[in-house]
Amino acid sequence: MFDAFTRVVSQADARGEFLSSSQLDALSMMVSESNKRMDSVNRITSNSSAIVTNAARALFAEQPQLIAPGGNAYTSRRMAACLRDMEIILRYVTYAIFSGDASVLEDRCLNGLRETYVALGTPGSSVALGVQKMKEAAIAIGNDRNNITPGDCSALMSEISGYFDRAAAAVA
Ligand code: PEB
Repeated sequence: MFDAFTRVVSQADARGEFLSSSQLDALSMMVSESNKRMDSVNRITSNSSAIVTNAARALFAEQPQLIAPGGNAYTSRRMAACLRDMEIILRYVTYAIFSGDASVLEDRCLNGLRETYVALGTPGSSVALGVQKMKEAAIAIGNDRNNITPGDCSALMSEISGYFDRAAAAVA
């Protein structure tokens, strides 16, 4: 598991090189902008239940066959498993945002997830749609201008979108 710092160190070490000035600049920029990152993680984390439930509700509105008898989220056991899966994916996305690196998400959540869904007979494309819906909610919450020092968060928001996109692509 890497974060933005250990990844750079590991790459430099593999080449036996000192950190380059562009690497130092990039990391020092990340530190100086870190309040945005921590605030985003905090906002997504504090609103995680709403993000998950609203995304699931929107997913089931678009794909009602999932909750119809015989559907993949039919019965409260499967519904619970579905909501839990979405929560797990969102949680790993917040870890990736926090560390500025996707490796924790890739290694501990997405690795083998497609195969798991194939084995379960759970439609990965529906999970991917649920993830996209969580992304929209998370970005809207992150970009909310209320109660925050105004600033440019576009780079961070596209980084955050990227983690959700990776999660969706891994199971689609
Ligand atoms: C992945 N999901 C399920 C299982 C596993 C995961 C391992 C099988 C074991 C169980 O039921 O608990 N677990 C989950 C995950 C990690 C992990 C992400 C990462 C570390 O350890 N059903 C739908 C929707 C979708 C869904 C499309 C969006 O209709 C999910 C939610 N996942 C779903 C369902 C099951 C499941 C299991 C319904 C139960 C399947 C079944 O038993 O029939």
